[in-house]
Amino acid sequence: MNNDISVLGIKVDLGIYKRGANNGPDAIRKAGLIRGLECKGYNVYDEGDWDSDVELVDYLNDFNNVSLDIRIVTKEFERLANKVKNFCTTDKFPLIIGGDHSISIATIAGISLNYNNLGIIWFDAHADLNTPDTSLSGNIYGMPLAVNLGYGYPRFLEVGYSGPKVKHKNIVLVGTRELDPGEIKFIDNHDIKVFSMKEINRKGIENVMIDVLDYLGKKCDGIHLSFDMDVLDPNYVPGVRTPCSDGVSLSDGIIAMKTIRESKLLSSAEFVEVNPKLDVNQQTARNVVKLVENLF
Ligand code: 5AB
Ligand code: MN
Ligand code: MN
Ligand code: MN
Repeated sequence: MNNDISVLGIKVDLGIYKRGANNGPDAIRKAGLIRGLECKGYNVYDEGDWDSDVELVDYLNDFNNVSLDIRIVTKEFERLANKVKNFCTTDKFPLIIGGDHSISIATIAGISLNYNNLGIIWFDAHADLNTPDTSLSGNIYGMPLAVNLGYGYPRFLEVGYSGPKVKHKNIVLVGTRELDPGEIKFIDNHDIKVFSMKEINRKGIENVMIDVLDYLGKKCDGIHLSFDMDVLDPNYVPGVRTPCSDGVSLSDGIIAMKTIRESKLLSSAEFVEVNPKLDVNQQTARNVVKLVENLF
């Protein structure tokens, strides 16, 4: 990894009716992200925040016409994917801060354009593998990984370019512990590696991460980290929309980041799902900073 990091905030929370994650980037910056990285000797290029064009308050009050919604959201994701594609074509390390997890529909579309065989490490209590057919909530933030694999609203599959953005066998889920029935079926029927919470508790986080990095490192020409803060135990992340008990401890999260750093395999990263409206004493935002400081 070189000494230059570029940072992009994505002020988007189109993934769920309830708002707040759009201000995640602001909270993470206030918690000391840029300063923390500079103190470690990195040159940080803060590219500011990318904002949505959609008048969100009005839009979210009028969330019933699904075909219209998807059209509007797709337009935003198209713009965002283009932004992220350009953001990633420098030799600086691209670090993205969200935003809710729906942004990964666009970020991974943009990032994948720079690689032939991108791998994804998906830290999340959830699998985000729902499609409109399997989702029980209808929320887009539970669908991004499925879209990346080529399943979901047809319009979403066109974001960036047409079709799948990553291969099933290049996906690794870490910290998984709350799956919908359709997601369980999806995983059973596809070649997706899962290191659930159970496995982390049994093998230890360091061993899990060594396996993850070995599995992806052998075949991928780039590895993207998508880190949903709800993978951590709710004790450490009051500011997430979907807390999920019995999660990864902060110290294990830090060990995971250090193991990734030592591998020198990571090519991009995003930290998502910080909702300052729900956060207590900036705890969630500060824990993003702690994780990032150990990733670099
Ligand atoms: B997150 C749930 N599976 O689809 C759904 O936070 C939760 O990006 C999704 O992981 C959680 O609504 C989305 C029940
Ligand atoms: Mn997620
Ligand atoms: Mn989640
Ligand atoms: Mn969440």
